[in-house]
Amino acid sequence: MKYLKKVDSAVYDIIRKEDKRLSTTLMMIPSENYASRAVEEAVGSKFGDKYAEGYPQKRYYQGQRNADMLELLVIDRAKALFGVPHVNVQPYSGSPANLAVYNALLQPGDTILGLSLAFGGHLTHGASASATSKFFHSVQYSLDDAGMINFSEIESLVKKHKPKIIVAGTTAYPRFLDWKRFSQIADKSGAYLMADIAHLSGLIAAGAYPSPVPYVHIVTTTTHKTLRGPRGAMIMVTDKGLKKDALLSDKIDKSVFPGLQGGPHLNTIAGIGVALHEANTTRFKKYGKQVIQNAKTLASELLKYNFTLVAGGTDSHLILIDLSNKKLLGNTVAEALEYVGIVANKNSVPYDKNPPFYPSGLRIGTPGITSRDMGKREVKIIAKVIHKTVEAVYTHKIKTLKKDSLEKKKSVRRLLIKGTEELRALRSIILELCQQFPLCDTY
Ligand code: DSN
Repeated sequence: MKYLKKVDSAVYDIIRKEDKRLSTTLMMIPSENYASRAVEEAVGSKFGDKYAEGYPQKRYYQGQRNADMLELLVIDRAKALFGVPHVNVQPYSGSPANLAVYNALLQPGDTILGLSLAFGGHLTHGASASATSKFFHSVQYSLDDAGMINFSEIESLVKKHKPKIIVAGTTAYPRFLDWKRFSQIADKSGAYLMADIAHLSGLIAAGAYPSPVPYVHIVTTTTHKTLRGPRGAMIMVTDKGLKKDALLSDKIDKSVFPGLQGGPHLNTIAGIGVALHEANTTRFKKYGKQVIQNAKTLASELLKYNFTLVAGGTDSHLILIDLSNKKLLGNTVAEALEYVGIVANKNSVPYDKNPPFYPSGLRIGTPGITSRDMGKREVKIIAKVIHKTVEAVYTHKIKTLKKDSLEKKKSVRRLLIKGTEELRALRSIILELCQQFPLCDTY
């Protein structure tokens, strides 16, 4: 970054600090990953300067020879990798991609059915704070007492509300999604079925997690999570989708542009192309399987330390820990873990009694550490560090129990800023792991 350093040392310094943060901590937020240097180079290319409103061979600007070649190549790669007849690679990210599907198929006030945010759905699946519930009539399903998708509830909601679109997608659900069961319900009711595989697309591309493609009409995904690409998104139309609605691809394309977006970010599309190329390798297939293996190891180790896991464990890349029995909030544990170098995120758990900003859970995942080539041995160390961190924070909390609540809060804050001998020791264990498994250029 010699030019940046010379031209803008302030931004350069912050970027360098971020590099340092990444190399000295473990990225365990399940929706994050390290894109390869090759992806970064494509994203940083001169395609970032080019306007290309429209689609290949139908653009509103001149100078598109290379843009067309690029977009067609990336579309072909996505079609081959996921086994679908049509892909739109232009959505800026996951939220606009989902909105584009609704905009393509619904009129204002039509009904969508999605998993509630409080139970692991996404904002754009119809959450009350999202525009998707302002412009459409949103009905939400939840999880059953075992923490699994509640299909009987879905069945009765579909009967009652007759949604036009059913969304099968999650952001904090650890188990397999039963695509077939979703499709049986959608087919019976005549609804479109959309799978949002933002979290899962890399695992699906690797063949490590079941694909929704045979069962659903439309698939949306971001490209930067388990797929390890840049921050972008894709919308795919399946053969089943085209059978239901021969105009589906056209409706989706028109909805993305000119319906919702202007010029696509060609540099991001270039980065997506590189990620798709990298995902179509034996190495990536191994990676996808190892992500899930690592998450399963983490789950079984945490269970040994008496952690409560939503749905009892995982079939995917993530684990949702209910911290209620540890008598600590998700935000406290997330902050303490950040102190020791494990970056995960606070998260609501099903039927959470606490508000979303101070929830009872922690969401943690293995895509990032697996990109750094960590395996069973390292995951066991991480599980122990999580256990010891929680224990240390709880012990500190007990010691301060007699203090009034403001003083207690200040005291926990001091702990999280300065640490204790024990937290500092845990931090060195994570630092050592980071040094043993440095960030590399290929991942
Ligand atoms: N915000 C993403 C996540 O963290 O799961 C979903 O888009």
